[in-house]
Amino acid sequence: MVKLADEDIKTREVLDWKGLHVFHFIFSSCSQKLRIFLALKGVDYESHEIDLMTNENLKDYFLGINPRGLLPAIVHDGDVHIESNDILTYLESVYPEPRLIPEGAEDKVAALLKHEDDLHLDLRALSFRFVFNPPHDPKSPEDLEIYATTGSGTVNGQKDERVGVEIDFWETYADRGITDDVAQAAAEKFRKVFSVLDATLADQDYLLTDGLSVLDIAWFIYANRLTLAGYPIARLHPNLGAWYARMEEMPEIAREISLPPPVKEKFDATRAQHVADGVNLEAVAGL
Ligand SMILES: N[C@@H](CCC(=O)N[C@@H](CS)C(=O)NCC(=O)O)C(=O)O
Repeated sequence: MVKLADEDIKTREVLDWKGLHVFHFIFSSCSQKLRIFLALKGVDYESHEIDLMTNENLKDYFLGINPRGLLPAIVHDGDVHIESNDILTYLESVYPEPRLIPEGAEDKVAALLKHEDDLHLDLRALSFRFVFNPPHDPKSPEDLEIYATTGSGTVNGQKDERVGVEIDFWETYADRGITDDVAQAAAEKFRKVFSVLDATLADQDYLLTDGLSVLDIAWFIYANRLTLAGYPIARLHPNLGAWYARMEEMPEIAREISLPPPVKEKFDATRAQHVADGVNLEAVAGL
């Protein structure tokens, strides 16, 4: 679990905070995952919104809390936790009811959540190419210099390499955008994993036999973002499509993924334009 060490945290005021504080952003998929988890648990928290569109995550204040500059992050009774899946696992132990990581399935859940996390930059690539319009602004060399040099640069007291991965992503994005090759490779990874999930759902309602779990929440969020990108889930993976439709109706979920009407209209119009121009995800990735 990634609970930060004292020396990792430069924004010292948070060490005195009591209760649960959540740093998140409305359109951040990992933040949506955490908010749904908390809604299902019925846990209240103090909300701190960090605007990713204006790079608020690269301000001293936030990099002093999460040296990786990523959302979500939580402060719980003065401890800082980062990495969404580690946060969920930690919060499951603090708020055990209703259970979302079944007893005995901890290792399996951890492995499958890691698989999900490993695809995060692929999800980001498809979001940037097919969902956002105008495309997500690149981060400038100055922004990236701030990213590389602000905050402690450590996680658990060790020099952290994760910011370097982020900087590579943003440099490549500024240089080339999201190319067809990158989009195709990302879509192929999702096609593979969704086929496996689809087979699992052939004879059970949720991804684990014990009922709704963090795995459903995590993969639902990916499925939601990919739907916005124009990935044809129901056509390619009918069981997953039916599961998605059921999950989408749950009020705790619907609330956290609902888009402000102008944003929804924009996303819908972008998809329609991509189809008209023959540059939609299905066409580019040959799905
Ligand atoms: N492995 C991380 C990934 C977190 C991540 O990449 N979050 C995105 C939002 S979904 C972010 O903060 N992006 C920073 C940016 O866009 O500058 C986690 O699970 O928490």
